[in-house]
Amino acid sequence: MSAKYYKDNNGMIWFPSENEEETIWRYAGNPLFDMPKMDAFWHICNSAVAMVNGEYIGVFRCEDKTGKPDLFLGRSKNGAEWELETKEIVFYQKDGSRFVYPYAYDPRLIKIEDTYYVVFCADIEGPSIYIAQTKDFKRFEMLPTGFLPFNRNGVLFPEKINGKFVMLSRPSDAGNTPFGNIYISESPDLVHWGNHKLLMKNFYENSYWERIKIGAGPAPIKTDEGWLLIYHGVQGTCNGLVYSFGVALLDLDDPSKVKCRAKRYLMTPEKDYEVAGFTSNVIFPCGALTDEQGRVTIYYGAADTTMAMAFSTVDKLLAFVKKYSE
Ligand code: M1P
Repeated sequence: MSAKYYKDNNGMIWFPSENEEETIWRYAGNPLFDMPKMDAFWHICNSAVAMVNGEYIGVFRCEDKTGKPDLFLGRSKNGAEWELETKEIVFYQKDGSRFVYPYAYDPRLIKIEDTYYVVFCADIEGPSIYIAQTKDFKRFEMLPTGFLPFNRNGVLFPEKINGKFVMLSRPSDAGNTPFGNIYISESPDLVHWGNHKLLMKNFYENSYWERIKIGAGPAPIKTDEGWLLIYHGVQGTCNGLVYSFGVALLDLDDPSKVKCRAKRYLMTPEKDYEVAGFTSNVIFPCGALTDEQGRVTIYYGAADTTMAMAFSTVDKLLAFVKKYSE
């Protein structure tokens, strides 16, 4: 498979696999950014992407050469080659003032009805989840803060369920967090959150690949059989932490019910750009695109250094989660 293979049309970037047996396969053009050649940024990772009127728009976690993470807008015609703005996104509060934080990271980008939501972690008095909304990617307005510190890995479902907004999050601590489970919460207005429930615990049925902690990835993908949730799971080794992807299937009408969950990882760091970098052995999914044909393109951070893409299909992910939950 050649990185030049994609067709630049209105369709979503996606390549078939040369091996029909594979559930998930990587883009041959990975990594998406050649960091040593970039002047403005040291690292670009853990970022989320949407298709907006035939154009790709992303909210990128970038670190400039001071090492400070912040969120930057990027645009692409084909989903692979990105132009990033050199000034960070400005988030405005309701009173017109700028929302100020020491640093921000790990955005998810979710369209619900006609609005795009950026759900991100900002470290103010410890990490917590914040939500901004935009309709035009020019002005980003903060919603009142609905979550307490310490919490990370927040992501909204892409539609209201039973009339409520639904959020996944991962309560944590102020540091590198040696624990972590995924919770589900609901809200009538994206401000007042409640009905918090534990959705998934780490170390599911002796799954050592997610022994330490887990955290939700991109917005769950709606299928006829339920919501596909791609998440990250972390294992501790003598050589440090290893971040892999997992997949679970949540009930369509009541996503607080887990229908099945694969015991084995879906993807784990294997490529040079995943096993070596600022934080080695990390793959961290924050964005996923799907189309009407059920193709899936996952955007993930690699080694806290650069971005990469992997491809799959809804059918393959469903088959995998069902097969390996038994
Ligand atoms: O270094 C790996 C990741 O560590 C944290 O993720 P989590 O809180 O889920 O363990 C985050 O700092 C994340 O940005 C980083 O990629």
